[in-house]
Amino acid sequence: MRLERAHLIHVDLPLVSPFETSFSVQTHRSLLLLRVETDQGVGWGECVAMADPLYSPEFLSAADQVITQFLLPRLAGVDLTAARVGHLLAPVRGHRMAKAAVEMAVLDAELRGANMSLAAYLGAVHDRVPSGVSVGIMPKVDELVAAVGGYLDEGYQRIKLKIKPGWDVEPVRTVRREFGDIPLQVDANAAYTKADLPRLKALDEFGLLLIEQPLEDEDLTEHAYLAARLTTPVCLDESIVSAKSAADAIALGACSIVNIKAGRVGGYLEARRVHDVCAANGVPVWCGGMLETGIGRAANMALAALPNFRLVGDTSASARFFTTDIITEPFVLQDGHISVPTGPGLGVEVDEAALASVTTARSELTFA
Ligand code: OSB
Ligand code: MG
Repeated sequence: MRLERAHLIHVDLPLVSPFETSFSVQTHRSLLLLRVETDQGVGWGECVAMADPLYSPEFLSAADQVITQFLLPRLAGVDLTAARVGHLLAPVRGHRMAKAAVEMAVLDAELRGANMSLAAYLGAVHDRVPSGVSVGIMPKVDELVAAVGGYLDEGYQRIKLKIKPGWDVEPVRTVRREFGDIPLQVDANAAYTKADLPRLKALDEFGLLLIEQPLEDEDLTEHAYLAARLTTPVCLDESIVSAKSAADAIALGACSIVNIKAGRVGGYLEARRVHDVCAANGVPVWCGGMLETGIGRAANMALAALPNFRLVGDTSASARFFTTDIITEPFVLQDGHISVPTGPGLGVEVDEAALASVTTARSELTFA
C-alpha cells in the first residue's frame, strides 16, 4: 500500500454538558481527524489529544505539527502496512497520540482494502461490549446524584466518578447511599500525593471496584506504596504509555488493573500488546475513553472486545458527550451494551458533508 495524500481536519463539537475533571472543565471537544488516501483506498484516524496539555503532554496543535512535519513524511514512498507503522515512526520520540492517529488511519485503509473488520484483526471475542460511564465533578452533590441516576436509568452498567481533593469521600458516600451496591469506581487523574494516604484510605469503606491514577504519571514507586496500603485496587491510566511500562508497573506492584487507551500507548497494536502483557500477568484491563467521535469510538469497541477486557470500560454511547455524532452514525446503548462494528476497517462511515459543517481548519498533504 502506498500513501498518496492526507488531510488533517480540526473539528469542534459542543458537549451535551460540561465535563469537569481534576485538570480542566471541558464544554466542547476540539479534536483532530486524519484522512489518508492510499492506492488501496481511504482510511480514517482520530487523534485523542486534547486542546491543552493538561491530561498528558500532548495537545492538538502540536499533534498537527508532528504528524505533518515528522510522522507522515516517514511513511511516504514506503510499501506500507499498519504493522510497519510503529517501526517507521519509532525514531520520533514520544508523541504517542499523534502516532496512534496515523497508525489508525493506515489500519482502516488496509483493512477496508482487505475486507476485514478491526475487531477480527485484533482478535475480538465478543460482538458487543458492556457500557460504563465517566461522570465529571459537579458544582453540587445533588447534581451528581441526578446525573448518576440518569445514567443508571439509561442502562449504564458501571459508574466512574471523577474525584479530586475536596471532592472525594463525600460524593462517593452520597452515591453509595442513594444507589446502593452499584459497580462504582473513581478516577483522580493524578490529583493526589503520597501525603494524601489517609484521605484515600477513607475511600476503602465504600467497596469501590478500583481507584484510577491517584498520583502523578511517573510515581510508580509511590503507587506501589499506596497499593500496599489500600484495600481498593489501584488502576493506572496516565502512567501506562507502553507494554513495557505496563510490565514494569505490574512488576513493581504499582497497580493490579490497567486502563487501556490506544492513543496514550501509541496505537491499537501497542494497545493489544498492553492487553497481552496484562493477560500474561493475570491483570485485568478495561477500555478508557477520550471523548471520541464515532471514529475513535468504533475502534475502542473493537479493542474492548478482546478477552482480557474483563472490567466494564468507559465505552459509552455517542450521546454521553454529543447531541448528534455528526461524524459517523451514533453508537447507541442497547440493554447496557454497545455493538462492536462488523464492517471492514473501523466499520463506520464518515459523513463528509456533515463533517465539513463542524470543521474549523483543514490542511492537505500530497506524497509522491
Ligand atoms: O482519565 O479517563 C480519563 C476523558 C478525558 C481525559 C481523561 C479521561 C477521560 C475520561 C473518560 O474519564 C471519558 C470518556 O468516556 O471518553
Ligand atoms: Mg483516567
